[in-house]
Amino acid sequence: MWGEKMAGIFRFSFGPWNIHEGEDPFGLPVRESFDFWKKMEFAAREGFEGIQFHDDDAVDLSLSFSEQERNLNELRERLADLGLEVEFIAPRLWVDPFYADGGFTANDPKVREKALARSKRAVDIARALGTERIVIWPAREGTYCRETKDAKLAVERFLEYINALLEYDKEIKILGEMKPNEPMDSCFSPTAGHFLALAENTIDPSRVGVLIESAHAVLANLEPSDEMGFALALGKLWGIHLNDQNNLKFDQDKTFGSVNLRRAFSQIYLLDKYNYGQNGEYVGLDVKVMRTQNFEQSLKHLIYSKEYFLMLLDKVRSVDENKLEQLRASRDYEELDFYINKIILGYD
Ligand SMILES: [Mn+2]
Repeated sequence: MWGEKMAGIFRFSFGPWNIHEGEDPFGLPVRESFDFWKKMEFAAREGFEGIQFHDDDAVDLSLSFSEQERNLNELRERLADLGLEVEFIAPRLWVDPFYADGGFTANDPKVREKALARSKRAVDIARALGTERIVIWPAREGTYCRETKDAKLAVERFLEYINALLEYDKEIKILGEMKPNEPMDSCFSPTAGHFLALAENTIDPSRVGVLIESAHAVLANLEPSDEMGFALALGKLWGIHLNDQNNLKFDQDKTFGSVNLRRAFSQIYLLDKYNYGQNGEYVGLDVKVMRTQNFEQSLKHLIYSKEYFLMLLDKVRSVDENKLEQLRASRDYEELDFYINKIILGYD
């Protein structure tokens, strides 16, 4: 088991929202916008191979169906010209005021109906762009205070929603990206474990897996690499959102590795050990740049997240597995701990 190490295949992706103007709940935008295609050209230039989209990142949903189809075809072709492919589509059920009470767990049946219709459209968009992966981040599928929604019924509605999508398209794969809180006080199905329990109760568990985000795990007071290990053990780690998070506060989406190098190392160690990426999974980034960066400086978080990953991958691959095995056997875990940190510091 331990010892023999194979290599993961690491292809990187991010979403256009990762390059933004810096507004936050307390302040206005601080930078000009990057044109969409400038973002895509940046991705190609910096060696990214995948792009992640919300449904309305990919196409203007207010256009007629035929116009949308035309634009989607053009998008797919232009991305291909840049050497980019679409990693996944995520229905965005949290921005529009219509979904203030959530989408598929909203109390109003008309809202739930529209949430499902929009999600089915997101499936069509995914297929038009050549991906079968649908990411569900249940952002507002939770409560601002208890008793506003029935917690049992909400989970049943979550299940019905997933089933309806699985039924709608027999090829798609659904990746749940769970987060315990924010924007809600508390979200239904707050962790990957909750979602995978739900997955087993769907009409086709083989097509339901997870996308683990480092910061979301930290927000649930969980260890990101252990969350990845859990999903790997069940054959369900189909996507990741690498970033970093400084303790329990709002979802920071900091540059991967910038807060805790050891925690970043642990994630890469596991991913590399278990050949992550060999089935086409991407190393997705979900990172925000600091608000103080000017326009020209506002892409560094993406470049450096990838750099941190590649530098730490070198460190991961320099681990002497026999030495590690001996330290495990002798149960000298103080030495093991020191050994790993020496590798990270370049003193091994
Ligand atoms: Mn994310």
